[in-house]
Amino acid sequence: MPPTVILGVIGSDAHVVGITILEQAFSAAGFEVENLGVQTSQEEFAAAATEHDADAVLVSSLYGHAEQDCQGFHELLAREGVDAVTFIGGNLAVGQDDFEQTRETFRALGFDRVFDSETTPEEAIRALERDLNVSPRETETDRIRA
Ligand code: B12
Repeated sequence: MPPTVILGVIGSDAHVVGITILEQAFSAAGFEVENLGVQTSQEEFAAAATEHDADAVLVSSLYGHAEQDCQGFHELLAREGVDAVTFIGGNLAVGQDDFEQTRETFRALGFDRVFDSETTPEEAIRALERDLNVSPRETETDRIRA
């Protein structure tokens, strides 16, 4: 079974291009991707993670309100019994002058990794492969060779 990734844009944010690219990249890398799309609530992330027994929850936010949108998110995931790696990425703060400060803020909210808007899909994929200790691409290659 390939690892399952839940992906979505949190809150009232409607920026769709980034997660569309991430969906395609993670799928091509061998992950099972459930893309919840834009304007996804915390409850929708938690429900999808439970339904699909997710290995990872990837949250995107571009419009500058990520900190408010993510308050209490990890507490909700814990209440729902979701045991998944969590990443967040995009334009996470207004301005993003000091990304280290932004990273600290989102780490304190419970995210395992925090990415800025310069992150390539490949970087995110490698990070998740490391965190889950998997490499779906190798599995696929091995399968083809076998
Ligand atoms: C296109 C765009 C729009 C379009 C969106 C169309 C659509 N349906 O997608 C429209 C015109 C609708 C729009 C609206 C708004 N926008 Co706009 N928009 C942009 C713009 C120009 C490009 C975004 C984009 O598509 N980038 C291309 C994709 C490929 O890159 P990306 O989204 O950054 O995603 C990559 C990375 O960030 C990363 N990534 C993203 N998410 C995640 C998650 C994880 C887990 C990981 C690992 C990586 C990752 O990987 C992605 C792929 O490489 C940006 C400026 C910019 N240059 O980024 C502003 C921008 C994001 N918008 C902005 C704003 C303010 C708004 C509005 C609030 C404006 C307004 N006052 O109405 C509204 C918000 C509406 C809403 N409810 O969401 C600001 C946000 C400011 C901030 N955060 O400080 C920006 C940065 C412009 C600016 N410089 O001010 N916007």
